[in-house]
Amino acid sequence: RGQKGFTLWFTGLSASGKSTVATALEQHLLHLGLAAYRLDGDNVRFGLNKDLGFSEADRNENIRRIGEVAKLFADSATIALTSFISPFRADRQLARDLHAKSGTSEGDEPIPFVEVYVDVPIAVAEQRDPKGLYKKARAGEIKEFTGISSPYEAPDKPEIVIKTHESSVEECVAQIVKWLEEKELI
Ligand code: GGZ
Repeated sequence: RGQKGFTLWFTGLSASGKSTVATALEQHLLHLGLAAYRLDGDNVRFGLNKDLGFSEADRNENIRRIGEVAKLFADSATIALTSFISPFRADRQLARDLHAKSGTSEGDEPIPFVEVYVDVPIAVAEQRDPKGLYKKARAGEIKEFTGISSPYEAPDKPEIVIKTHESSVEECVAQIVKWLEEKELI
């Protein structure tokens, strides 16, 4: 039987390490000979979603579209890795529901949706501040910044929790790979 697709949905604060871990994991999966594709701000927010900003309504729509696109990739037997803050629980739930309901005909298996919570304290993310965005948000130069002036709703029951302030990137990748192997997804 050929490869089955699924979605690995990373969620966490800005500078939590989502994209770093997703990129390293994507490389690992590609080296295993698996088809994997990463969706992130660089290839989605500047293209498909360039009409969207950071208001709550725009983030809702950002995540809705990303959920749909991830599902399409996964439906094409690709491992879709998404790395977006996705701060609202309800939006992540909608993306999850979309995958659960993905079977088009009776007997179709739902497409697996694996939520990976990149759990770092805001103090750690703010200390890292690789782009100086937290500093600007504190100064009021960026409005509605997640964790400062816009909420981040942590997942209740993520499939996987990684802590990039306690484990190396390689350890986080190994943790996710182990989980996927145990569930026989890879
Ligand atoms: C949060 C913002 C904001 C505001 C710009 N709030 O660390 P980054 O820079 O590279 O990643 C952040 C990215 C967040 O985009 P997402 O599409 O992941 O957000 S969401 O899922 O909430 O729709 C940050 C930058 O964009 N950025 N303004 N106000 N992050």
